Amino acid sequence: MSEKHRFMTLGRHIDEGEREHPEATGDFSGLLSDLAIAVKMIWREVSKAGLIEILGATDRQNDCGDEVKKLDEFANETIYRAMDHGGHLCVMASEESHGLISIPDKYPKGKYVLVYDPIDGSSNIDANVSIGSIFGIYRRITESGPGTEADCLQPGYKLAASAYVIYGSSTIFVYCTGDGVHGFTLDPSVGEFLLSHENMRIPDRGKTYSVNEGNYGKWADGMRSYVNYLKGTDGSGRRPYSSRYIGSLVADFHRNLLHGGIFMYPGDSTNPDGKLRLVYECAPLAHIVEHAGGKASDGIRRILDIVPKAVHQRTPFFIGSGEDVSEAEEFIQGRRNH
Ligand code: AHM
Ligand code: MG
Repeated sequence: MSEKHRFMTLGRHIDEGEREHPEATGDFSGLLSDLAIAVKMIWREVSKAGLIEILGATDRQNDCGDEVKKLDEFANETIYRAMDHGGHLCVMASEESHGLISIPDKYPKGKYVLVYDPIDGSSNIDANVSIGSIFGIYRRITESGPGTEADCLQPGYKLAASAYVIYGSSTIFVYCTGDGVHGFTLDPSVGEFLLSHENMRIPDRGKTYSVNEGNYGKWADGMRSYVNYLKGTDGSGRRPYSSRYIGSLVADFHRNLLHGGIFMYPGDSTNPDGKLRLVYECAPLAHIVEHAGGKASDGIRRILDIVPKAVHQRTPFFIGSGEDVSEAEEFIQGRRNH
């Protein structure tokens, strides 16, 4: 590790990035720093989840119909509490909250909007499999006062920043403010995220596909043909692809970002829009992958161009290496079948 990396904390990196914009007020770095504190508190609970009574299901379902785990609730609340009073945000929206999350009257309203999935891959918690958090930050489009739904329903290309955290064998915070994608690994002994992956770039093509193939029988012909194609052989040795599916979007995405490949959650006969949520899962990761040189699509459209109609809207999702995603689109759109 270089000397620069040894001492480049996430906070310092954010501050240095902001200094390159003389017009910046410090609001944005304040917001990201608050977020980093929330993430460390979530990490602390995730890492001791097996030891305390935080594991196990509550008796509630969230707005998407999923069983809500206690850790989901903890993470949702922690992010909210860390972000509600800083004066940076005007409104929030989360996978685990039914409607918009307002900033309490007693606190000032800021110019940014936060959308988040507090714990992604939560069905994996009990099995000690990697999970994550996903964040998107927009500039508000309303003038002042409390933020509204319109502030949350912006297309992904308007994201001011995006980030995800993977709570894995180590905890990594990856963020993008439009100037590259950078990863920081938590050093628990000093309690800081340290720069570990500067300027991440996804390979143009990978050799891995990630999809829940148990749904094969419900897929459309194009999707089946594409996966059959990936499993086939060719003279160049480029295929067959390896299949890797953790079932934790952040973890599957992170691996493919590092090594190349494609993650897919397509629509199927029972869920035409797939499972994943556009606003706080797909758009922030699409923002990151594009800035790392990759691509994200719903099979037809660029994810970042889709204007959401509802906070909890789902979308088919294809994300990863540019050439792989383009190839998937050809099959999904019926332009090729082998
Ligand atoms: P969650 O946000 O409720 O945890 O659901 C999202 C997760 C993703 O992390 C993962 O890619 C997907 O659901 C797995 O779904 P499936 O079990 O249908 O393969
Ligand atoms: Mg989730």
